[in-house]
Amino acid sequence: APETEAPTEVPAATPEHTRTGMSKASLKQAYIDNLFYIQGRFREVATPHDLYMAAAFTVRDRMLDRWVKSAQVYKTSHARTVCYLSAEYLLGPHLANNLVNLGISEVARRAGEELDLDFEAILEEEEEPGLGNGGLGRLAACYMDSLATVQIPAIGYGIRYEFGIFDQDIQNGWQVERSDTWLRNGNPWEIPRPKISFPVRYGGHTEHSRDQAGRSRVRWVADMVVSGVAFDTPVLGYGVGNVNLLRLWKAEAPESFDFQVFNVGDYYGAVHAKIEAETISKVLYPNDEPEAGKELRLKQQYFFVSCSIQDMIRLHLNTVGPLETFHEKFVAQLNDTHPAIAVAELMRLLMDDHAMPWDAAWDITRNTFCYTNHTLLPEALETWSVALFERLLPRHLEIIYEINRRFLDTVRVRYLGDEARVARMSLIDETGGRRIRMAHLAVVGSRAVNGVAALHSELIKTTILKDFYEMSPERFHNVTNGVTPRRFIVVSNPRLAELITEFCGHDRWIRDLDCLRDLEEHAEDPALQARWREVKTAAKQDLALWLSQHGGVVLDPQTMMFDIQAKRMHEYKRQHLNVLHIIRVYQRLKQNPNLGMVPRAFIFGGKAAPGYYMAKLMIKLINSVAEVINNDPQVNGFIRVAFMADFNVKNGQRLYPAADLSEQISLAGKEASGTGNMKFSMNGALTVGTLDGANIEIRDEVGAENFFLFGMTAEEVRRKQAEGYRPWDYYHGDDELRSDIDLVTSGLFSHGDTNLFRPLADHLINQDPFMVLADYRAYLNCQDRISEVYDRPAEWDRMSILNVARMGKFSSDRSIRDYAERIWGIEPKPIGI
Ligand code: GLS
Repeated sequence: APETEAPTEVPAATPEHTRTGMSKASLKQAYIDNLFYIQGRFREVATPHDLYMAAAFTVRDRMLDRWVKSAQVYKTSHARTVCYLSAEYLLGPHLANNLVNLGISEVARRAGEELDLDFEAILEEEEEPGLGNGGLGRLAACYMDSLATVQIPAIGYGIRYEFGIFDQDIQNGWQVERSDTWLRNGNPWEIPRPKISFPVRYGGHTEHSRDQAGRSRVRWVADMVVSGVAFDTPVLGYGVGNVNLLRLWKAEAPESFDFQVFNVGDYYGAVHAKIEAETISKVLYPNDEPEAGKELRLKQQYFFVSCSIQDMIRLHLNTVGPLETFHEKFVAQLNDTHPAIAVAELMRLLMDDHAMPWDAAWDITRNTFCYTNHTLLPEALETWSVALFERLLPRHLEIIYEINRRFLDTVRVRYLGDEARVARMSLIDETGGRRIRMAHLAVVGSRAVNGVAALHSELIKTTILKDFYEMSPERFHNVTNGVTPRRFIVVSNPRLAELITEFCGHDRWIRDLDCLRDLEEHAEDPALQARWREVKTAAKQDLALWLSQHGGVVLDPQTMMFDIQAKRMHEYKRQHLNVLHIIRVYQRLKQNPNLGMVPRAFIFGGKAAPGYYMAKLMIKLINSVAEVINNDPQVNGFIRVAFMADFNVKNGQRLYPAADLSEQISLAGKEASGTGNMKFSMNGALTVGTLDGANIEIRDEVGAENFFLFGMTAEEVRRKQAEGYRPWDYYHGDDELRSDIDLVTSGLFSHGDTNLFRPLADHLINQDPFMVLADYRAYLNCQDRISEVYDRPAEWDRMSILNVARMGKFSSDRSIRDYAERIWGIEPKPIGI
C-alpha cells in the first residue's frame, strides 16, 4: 500500500514492515491482510468475531517477532529459567493487555478509527480464558506478566482445559452454572505444537530387577497411556523485548485410534480409549468442594506435571547437557500442592529413565523445587488416598514411601523418642484411611517454602507446618502477593492512569510502582482532588450503565457511595456479614425515613462452587434482599443492592475502577492474602477490612488513618475459639443483631417462606464457624464511621489519593523480584526492543 502518512512513519512498506511494524500505516495494512488471509474475509462481510480475530493476529505477529528473539537469547546464553507449575491460570482477555505491553494502544486505536472499526466492540468480542477459580489462578497470571516485565526467563506450565470456570447466570436469584466454551470460536493467542508431545502413563504395576552392574532397576508397566500436546501462548513484558512462554498441555490419545485393538475388531473399545484420554484436560475443577473420590483430578495433576518435567528434561538435554546440572538450569515453583507430585515424578524420571542413583536424584530434586502454600483452611489441604495412588500411580507411591522412610529417619535422629512428631510429620496420614499429605511431600521435596502474606507466612510456621519449621526454619519465607498494575490500572482504568501520569509528570510508575509516591505531594491539592473525583465518577457511571443493561439495577453514580465486595462466595469471606449491615441500614431507614444518610449502592460479585450449598444460599439471599430493597420506594433513594452476575477478570475490570469502598472482611487468619484488596486500593477505593492476609500490609503501607479497620485479630480469634465460642450469646445479647437475623428468616425476603434462609440463620446462631456474630457490632460501628468520612469529600479524596500513592509494594513486579532474589537466585536477562 502506498504510504501517505507523516514522514516519521516507516517508508514504503515491505512485507516485513507490515507484518511486524508498529506504525499506524503498518497496523492498518496488517489488519486488512489478516482479515483477508487468515479469516478469509473482507471488511463488508466480516462478522464482529472476524474483526476481533484479525486484530488479535495483528497483535500476535508483533509479539512473535519479539518472542523469537527472546527464545534465541535465552537458548544461546543458557539462561537460568523459572518454571512456574500451576494447575490454574486465570488469564483474562489478552488483546487490550497485549496492546498496552506492546505500547501501541493509542496508535492501534487510531488505526482502528481510520478503518472505521468500533474498537470497544472488538475488545468486547474476546472470550476470556478462565482457566482458574479465583485468586490463586489470577496470581499465576499476574506473575506471568511480571516475570516477563522484570525480564526473568520463565515458562508457565499448566493445563489447557477445554472448559474453564463455569459461567454464572442468576435465575430467580439463584446461581445457575453454564459450561464455559471459550475455545468454541478458536483461540488466536495460542500456537499448537503437535510435535512437542509426551506420553503420560497411569495404572499397571512395577517390576524390580538388577542391571548388569548389580544396580536395582524398576520398570513401570502401565495400563493406560495418554499423550500431552503443547499449546504455547506468548507472554510479553511491558515495554521490554522479553517474551516468555505459557505452555499448556492438552490430553489426547496417543494415536487417533489404537490400531492393535482396532485390528482385533474392538473398534468401539478403541474409540472409548480415545475419549477417556481426552477427558483428562476437559474441565477445570471448581474448588471449595469436597475432594472425595476425584480420581480425574489426580489424573489431571499428574498429567500436566509429567508433561512439564519431561519437557524440562528435554530442554536441558538439548541445550545444556548432563542432567547433573538440571537444578542449575531450572528452578520450579509449585503453585500450591496441586503440582506436588512433581517431586516424585522428577525422581522417577531421573532414576528409572536416566539411571541416576537415589542420592544424586534426590539432591537435584530437592534443589529444583520451591513450594508456595496458599491456604490454611483444613478442607483445602490436599490429601489423596493411598489406595487411589496405588491404583493410578504405583511407581510414585513406591517413591513416596522411600522419600518418607528416609525423611522420617532424619526426624527420629533429630527428635529421639518423639514418635508422635514422627506420625505428625509423615507423608502418610495413618489416622483413619491412609492418605498422602501433599503439602508434606511438597515441603520435604523443596528447598524453600513460602506463604503469600506476612501474617499467613507466620501462621504457617505456628500451625500446619510447625514441625517442619522447627526442624529447618531457614527454609521458610514470606513473599507477599502482588498484582499487575498493567492490567489492573492501565488496561482497566485508563482515565486514572492518565491522571496519575499527568500529576506524577511521568509514566515510569507503570513499571516501577513505587513511583506512585510522587502523587503524595498532591494529595491535598484541590485541583487533583477535583480531577480524581471526576475520574471516579466517570468509572461509576460506566459501571452503573453496564449494570442497568445487564440485570436492570439502576444506581446513581453521582450521589451514591459504591460499596463493593467481589470475590468467590465463601463463608470465611463473610458476604453474609455485609448483608447483615445492609439489613441494619434498611431497618434504620424503615424506622426513620428521614434519616439523613449517605446514599449507598451495595454491589456484589462472585461465583459459588457448584456443590457448596451455603455459598449458593448466600447468593440467593443477596438477590432476595436486593429485590425487596430496590423495589421499596421508601428506601431505594438511599440504598440499592446489585449482584453482578459472572464475576470474572473482564467483569472485575469494570468493578475495581468504580469502587469507593472495598469490602475485605474475612475472619482474621482465614484469607491467606487476598489480591482483590490490592486491585481495589490501587484504583482509589478505601478498604473496610479486618487484620487478615495482605490487608495488614496494605494498612501498614497506606497508613492506619487511611484504612477502615474493624474486628478481632487472628490471635483473638484463636483465643475465643479455644475458650469455646458461643454465637448464641451474641444473638441474645444484641437486639439489633437479633432483629437483623430474624428478618432474614421472617419471610420478608422470601415471599413469605420462612424456611428458605433458615439453614443460613441457624448456622450463624448455633455454629458460626467464621464468627460473623462476634464481629458484627465492630463492623457496624466502622461502617458508620465510613459514612461520616464519605460526607467530607476533601478528606475522602485525600485518603483515596494516598491509598493509590502508597500501593507500590503490591505490584506483582515486586513479588517477582522478591522470589528472584530471595528464593530462586536468578538474574534478569534483559532483551531490548
Ligand atoms: C488463595 C487464597 O485463598 C487467597 O487469599 C490468596 O490471595 C490466593 C493467592 O495466593 O490463594 N488460596 C487458594 O486456594 N485460593 C486462593 O485464592
